[in-house]
Amino acid sequence: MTKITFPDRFLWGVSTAAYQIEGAWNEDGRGESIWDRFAHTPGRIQDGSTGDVACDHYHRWPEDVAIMRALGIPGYRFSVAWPRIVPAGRGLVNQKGLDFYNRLVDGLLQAGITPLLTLYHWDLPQSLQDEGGWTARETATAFATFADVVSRSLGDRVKHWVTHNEPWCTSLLSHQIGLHAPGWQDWPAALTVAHHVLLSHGLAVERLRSNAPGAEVGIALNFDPAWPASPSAADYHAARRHEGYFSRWFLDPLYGRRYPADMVEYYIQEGYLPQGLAFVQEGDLETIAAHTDFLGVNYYTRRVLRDTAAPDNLPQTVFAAPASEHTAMGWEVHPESFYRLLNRLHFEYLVPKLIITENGCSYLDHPDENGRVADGRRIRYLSDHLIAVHRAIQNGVPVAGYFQWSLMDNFEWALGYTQRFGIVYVDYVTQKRYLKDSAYWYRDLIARNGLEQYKSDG
Ligand code: IFM
Repeated sequence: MTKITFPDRFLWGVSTAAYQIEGAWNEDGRGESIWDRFAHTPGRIQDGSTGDVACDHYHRWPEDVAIMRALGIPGYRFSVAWPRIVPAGRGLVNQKGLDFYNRLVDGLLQAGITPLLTLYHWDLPQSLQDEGGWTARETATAFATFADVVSRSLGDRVKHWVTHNEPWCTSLLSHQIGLHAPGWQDWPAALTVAHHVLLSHGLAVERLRSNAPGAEVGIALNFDPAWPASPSAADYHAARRHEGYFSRWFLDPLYGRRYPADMVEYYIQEGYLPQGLAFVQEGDLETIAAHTDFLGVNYYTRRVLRDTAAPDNLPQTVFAAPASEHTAMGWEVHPESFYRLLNRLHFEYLVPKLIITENGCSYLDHPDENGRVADGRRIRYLSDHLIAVHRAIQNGVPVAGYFQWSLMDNFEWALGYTQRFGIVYVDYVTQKRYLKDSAYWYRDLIARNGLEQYKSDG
């Protein structure tokens, strides 16, 4: 048994997002968001549910903060709902919306919890969507103004800011695959959205710098590292292209490398960029590459890629071990990819500081007759991934914090309430919270700033 200790001042936390937990979708002047519209559209959400009530966190936040405090969780990542603060997306500010987040931030600070605030976790005001949403360049400037409003109000107390959560989801998943709001399937639109989201990030960084001096600012990207299914050249290229689509398209411009040439060429060839990069205006790439203090890393799983069109592609399963474990999402458990990713981000992209803004798993464990939720598989998942993080740190990768996804079970977007990522179980009928075994395990891990790694003797 080896004890693993994390660096001093390593920031442990849990993560949530506004639409997934808050509920109160039409209270106190909150405007409609694209997720309200999407979830209210029949057929969009697997179980027909909505975020109208979700975990009722808008009303129950003191209880949720008390849970974190009782567990000794030092950091809390949450997002603010744009339509709660600026109901029409631009223009009038809803003071009641700002008041809510002010109360929350004050409550966190009183509980000794460091807030990490995400400005955009997907709930675009519907009125902006009606004007083209993120395909309109003006949405990027509206976002910068929103960042200005929020940081003027909270910048004296919030010292960690994330501009966007997972731009791949905002752009490709929502506008090309169409699984998330607004549910489009339009390649050129999706790539335009990606650019405007990145631009809005750069514009927001400037506002945050002036309104929250000394604060740390970053963006959170999601990664599913791609592995070739076989050693064939075709599978290698399929994997490389997937990474271009999923992560390099965002990482490269953020880190001053412009859009990746191989992907630009591929997208033009496929007709996905009919006007090339016409949406890139002078100065945009410099704005996007604004200096940030950290990169937020969201990691859950890897992806094994096979080029089905390739003649030399034999059905090998060299890397995809048949014995692999999968979570309730069907996602393979693969901590080694997490380790490699962290190394790559630091040593290849020269990212100076990383914060794990999301890592976690869905397993469908329920309370037993005594109210205990025995979620051993989650404990196993988290501890294996934390060992990977620790190995990366040992290797010289500057990881400064880890935020588990998620504090509590919540609305899992197009999958509704069919998944449970929380270390706290939520009974959606009674809104009662039950601490799962993993919550106590996380409490102990934080208290020790580390964990014990069990090694089998063979
Ligand atoms: O629930 C989501 C979160 O909103 C964004 N990252 C992935 C999580 C699990 O799917």
